[in-house]
Amino acid sequence: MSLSLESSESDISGVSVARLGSGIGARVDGVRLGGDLDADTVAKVRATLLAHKVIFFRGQQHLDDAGQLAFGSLLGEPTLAHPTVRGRQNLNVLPIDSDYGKANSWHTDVTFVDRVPAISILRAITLPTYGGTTVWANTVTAYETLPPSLKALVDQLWAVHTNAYDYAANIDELRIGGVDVKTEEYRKEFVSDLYETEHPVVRVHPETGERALLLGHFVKRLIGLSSTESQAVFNLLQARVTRLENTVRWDWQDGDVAIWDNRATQHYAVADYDDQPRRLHRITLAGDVPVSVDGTPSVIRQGDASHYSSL
Ligand SMILES: O=C(O)CCC(=O)C(=O)O
Ligand SMILES: [Fe+2]
Repeated sequence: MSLSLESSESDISGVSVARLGSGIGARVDGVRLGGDLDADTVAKVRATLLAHKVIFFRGQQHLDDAGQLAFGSLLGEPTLAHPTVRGRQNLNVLPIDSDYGKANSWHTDVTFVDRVPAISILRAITLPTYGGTTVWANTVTAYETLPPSLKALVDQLWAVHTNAYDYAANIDELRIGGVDVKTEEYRKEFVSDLYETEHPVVRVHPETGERALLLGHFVKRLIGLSSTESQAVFNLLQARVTRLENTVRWDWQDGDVAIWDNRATQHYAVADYDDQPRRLHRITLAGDVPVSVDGTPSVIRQGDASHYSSL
């Protein structure tokens, strides 16, 4: 068995990595996250993230927004909280608050702009007494395990992503029992500026060179296909992404931090905690404009996201 397949390894600095499944996910123990983390440990965190796509840290109760941001700044350049949704207390921190909406739909973060964030860092603040897990899926293995015929199809395919995503069609998913006023206001803010971007359905990861499917709920349609055909092909590919073997599910505890490679994953927040409050704080780190397998970059159709994130 090669070292990378060991379920857990511990190095001299006391950092250990425990895989959570064959497809995606690892828990990292022995790291105290913060702006003072040494360069070796930061490099190890980054390598572990690239290998496992989403990594989890327990026991980070010492972190506040400033500490989360200071740690994030060691891994990359923080973006604004969101292109349209203002950070509530801190410009770079997006509260993920059940009062404002529930992300119970498969997506990659902020794919409606050209500069899709590279990495998201999510920290638990208030958790429900039951439910409220989050699931991540590996979009690299979803591509790699396609048969050659489907790879040939998707390698050439492009999709239009937009933040004017069809919330009405997803209302049952978003909030069972109706949409309240706060949720409606949040949605209005979410679409206060319209963005539309054409991305390749297969992007080449700028750090690993891996090919990954770039889809999720901001996709409006696939270019060159009718809406019925778009939906059929989209469903086929999303089913590959969200196969249970291709996912990892995290049951949040107080003090937990999750970090995911937003260039190689999708995620889904399971809305099974009734009306209990649930709140987490997210920061995102700036990412490259995606490129297709033949090196063509994504194309902006509407909206300028340069205020949101540098390139
Ligand atoms: O609520 C969660 O667990 C995840 C929400 C989400 O989609 C995000 O933080 O990007
Ligand atoms: Fe998200």
